[in-house]
Amino acid sequence: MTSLTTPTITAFKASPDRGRGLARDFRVRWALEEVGQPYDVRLLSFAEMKETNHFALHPFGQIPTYQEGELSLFETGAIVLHIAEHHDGLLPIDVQAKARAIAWMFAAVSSIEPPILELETARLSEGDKPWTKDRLPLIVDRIRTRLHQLSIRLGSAEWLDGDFSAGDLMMVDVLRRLNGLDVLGEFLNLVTYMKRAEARPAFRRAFDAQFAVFCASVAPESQIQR
Ligand code: GTB
Repeated sequence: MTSLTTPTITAFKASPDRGRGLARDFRVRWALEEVGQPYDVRLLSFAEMKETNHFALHPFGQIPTYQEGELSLFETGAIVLHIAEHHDGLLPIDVQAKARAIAWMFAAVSSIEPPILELETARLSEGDKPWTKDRLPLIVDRIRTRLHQLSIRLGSAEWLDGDFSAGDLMMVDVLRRLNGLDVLGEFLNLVTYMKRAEARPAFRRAFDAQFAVFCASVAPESQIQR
């Protein structure tokens, strides 16, 4: 079931993640690919994100935004929920199962993502502060606690609650920010869960589309190997 109006999302013109699909437009692209909805992308520089016309779409001057006809949305949780509610495939039909899948979407952005973002801020923006050395292990411990709890809940299941849903999509995209960190490797079922999600054809299509933007933005010799 595709929309008659092709949605347009915004994304970084030159993503600082260097093509690793870590910027938040990725989860929106992935959701659109999962439901088979074609979309357009409007690329923005950092300067363009802070222009008045972009603030009209996004109160914080960020990407991604989502425009579909008269509708304009920001916040990836709300955007993915909108996509999932208006297409088949990302939310169960059963009312209670649907509510639980939505709960996992919220869990991803409000219980798992905050300490991960805190770690990134501490490493990237506060790395030179005198307190950072002592603070980092405390943040990693907070992440470990959440991952431990998530790992226990997932157990040996394929997905968080029944079939793959928007809850898994949001959760895996949040967890991807931990790729390469030792703390993630402590939870093998979570690593396998992520690999399972990343093997989905829709994930690959979203990754390739985002990577193509990066490739177009840099000289060939500075591109990373995938
Ligand atoms: N809560 C919002 C949502 O989920 O939509 C958060 C949106 C957000 O953080 N957007 C970021 C942004 O626009 C881009 S994704 N930042 C510019 C600004 O605030 O001025 C965050 C991001 C940036 C870079 C990397 N990276 O380099 O790996 C990863 C993620």
